[in-house]
Amino acid sequence: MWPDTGPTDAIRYALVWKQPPGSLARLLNLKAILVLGAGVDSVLNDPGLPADVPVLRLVDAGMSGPMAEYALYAALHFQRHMADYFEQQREAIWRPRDELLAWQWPVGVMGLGVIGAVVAQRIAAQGYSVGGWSQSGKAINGVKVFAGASGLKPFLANTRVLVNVLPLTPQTRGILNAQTFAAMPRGSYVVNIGRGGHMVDADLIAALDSGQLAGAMVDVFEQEPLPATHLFWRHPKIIVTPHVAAPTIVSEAGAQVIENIRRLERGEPPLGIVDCRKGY
Ligand code: NDP
Ligand code: OXD
Repeated sequence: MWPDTGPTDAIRYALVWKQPPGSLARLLNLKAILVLGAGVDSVLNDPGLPADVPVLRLVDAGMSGPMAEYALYAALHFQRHMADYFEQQREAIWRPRDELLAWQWPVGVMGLGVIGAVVAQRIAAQGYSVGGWSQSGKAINGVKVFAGASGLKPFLANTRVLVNVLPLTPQTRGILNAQTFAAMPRGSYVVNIGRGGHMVDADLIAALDSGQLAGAMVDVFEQEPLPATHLFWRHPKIIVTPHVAAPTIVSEAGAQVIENIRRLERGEPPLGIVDCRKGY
């Protein structure tokens, strides 16, 4: 266990999560870097990342189910006006709100990979009208899919709850910004379970304060833990959770890591190879 690893030149497999930047550069005989998560941004952004060492990530490993639950909870919470009812209860106010049905409430999922595809399908299975957006626009049953830069605006125009499950790459950094929020119907909602770097924090606050957005549920932040002074903690329209949308399930993650090391030792192709040029 780092930092008590013994001689670093004996280490062939590095199992990492949020490693101290630069620490990988000391491991000179690495055969593979196994990331203990689905997102690999913190490894690919490490200035000490050795060239030519394959980076492997967790592929689902039990995370898609909890991610879908989180997104579904957010869709239900916003669609059924739960924040308003919690507030009204504090004042003993009996005031039914106009209720829209699930099929009248389009949910849009950004990122339709291993996790995003499950998120979109689970929400669609509950009767919501679901759109999805990805680079390639690969088809998903029951989901209206939009592709690439030209598909983004039409996708957003028909989204009441935007769920972000993109990987953080140079192309996706800051994608949850004022322009994106302005392209959604007024009074929409945003759920960020991708990475904090996707969100332009000041743009979210401005969109909530102007009424362009009606609420947000945010699980991931540029700096984690979220500093106590951060405005999100106290904003009445933001729900903050501490990067818990999907816990790492040790048994499933461990099994995938072991399988990959076995494959590499046998000279077979491992699972979850990251395309370092694409960044995911
Ligand atoms: P995948 O690599 O399987 O999927 C990524 C998806 O994003 C693909 O559909 C890909 O498109 C799409 N994409 C990537 N770049 C772009 C772009 N520039 N424009 C449009 N679409 C793009 O990732 P996973 O589904 O396994 O994980 C997604 C992310 O979820 C992780 O990177 C991580 O950040 C986050 N995560 C968060 C957790 C939490 O607890 N909050 C837990 C687990 C993951 P295409 O299909 O065309 O390649
Ligand atoms: C992941 C995460 O990427 O937990 O696996 O955020």
